[in-house]
Amino acid sequence: MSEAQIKSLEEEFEARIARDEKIEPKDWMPEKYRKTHIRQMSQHAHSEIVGMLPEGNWISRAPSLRRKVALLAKVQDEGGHGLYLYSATETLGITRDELFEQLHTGKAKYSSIFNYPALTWADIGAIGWLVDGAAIINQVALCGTSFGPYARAMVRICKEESFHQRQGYEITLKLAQGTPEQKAMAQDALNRFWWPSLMMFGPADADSPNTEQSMKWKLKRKTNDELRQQFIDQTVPQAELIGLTIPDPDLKWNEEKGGYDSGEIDWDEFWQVVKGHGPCNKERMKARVSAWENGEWVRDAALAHAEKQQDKKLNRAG
Ligand code: FAQ
Repeated sequence: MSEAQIKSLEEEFEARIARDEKIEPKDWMPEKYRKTHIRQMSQHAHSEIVGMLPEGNWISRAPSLRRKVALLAKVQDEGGHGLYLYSATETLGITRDELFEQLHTGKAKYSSIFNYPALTWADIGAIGWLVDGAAIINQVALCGTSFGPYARAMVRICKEESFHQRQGYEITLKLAQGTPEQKAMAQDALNRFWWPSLMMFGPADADSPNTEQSMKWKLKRKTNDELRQQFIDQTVPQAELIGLTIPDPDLKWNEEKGGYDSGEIDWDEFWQVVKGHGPCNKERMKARVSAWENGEWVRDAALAHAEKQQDKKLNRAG
């Protein structure tokens, strides 16, 4: 293709983005647009799958049958979101095996939040309330993203995430209204999960290398800091309503901006966790790699069965 042809395709592509048209897998797109979508969408998929681990650990220890059923359904939903997002990413011309390889070799990231442990039952409340709460704020914005399969996946996923957020908030509410020990457990979970939840939105805008281009391509519809502010403004009144305290002494309502001012995030901690040195990075990766290796015979059997069925079909047709 000549340079002039590429330039004209690029101009048409930018015009489509400006008109808020969805870009579909078979449409022409700049190579960088394709690559950055593979990066973000696959990391999002990996987060859903790795995100099953901290909560999955509590299914057998949920305090009642009702809590067990709800948690089981939630963790299954997260697995479904991961598979849905892997399929959407595959439409950009990368295979699932390649995506897993990137995760298992540490080339692809997943959300920092899942490298923190779920130590008590109250943490399951905090994860639903805060982690799914943060995920929804990010994903509602992504429903308007420019790549069609990603935008459609987000619409469906957001519906399920809002159930997750409510079940987490309800667990926390019940503990906050319980005995002094239960309330202390809920407060302790909030203390440990508050700052890592704020980190889920990524580095501050000034330190985010991908935001500018992703905003131009309408991959991102809001910046990291805008979404983080939205999360703080939404969550502080929820904590107050159930008598819990946000662990930030600098948190203060700012009438002029119509939002809260808050303390500084520990960015050293954030980057340490992103670079593989968080409390559970090694444990999470070990669990994923061993699930992959132990599942090899299942994948081989499924493939052999599919081939056998295909042969039978061909024999019948012949
Ligand atoms: N953790 O330039 P930016 C869920 C990386 S929800 C780890 O700002 P970008 C549901 C970033 O990848 C959680 N790494 O990057 C659930 C980049 O590195 P790279 C998942 C992070 O992409 C709930 C570098 O830092 N949600 O799983 C993090 O423009 C409960 C520079 O950053 C999504 O993935 C981080 N927190 O913005 C499941 C949402 N932040 O790739 C189970 C979709 C940044 O260049 C239980 N993703 N990095 O090597 C996004 O919206 C964006 O990718 C951001 C980051 C906002 C996460």
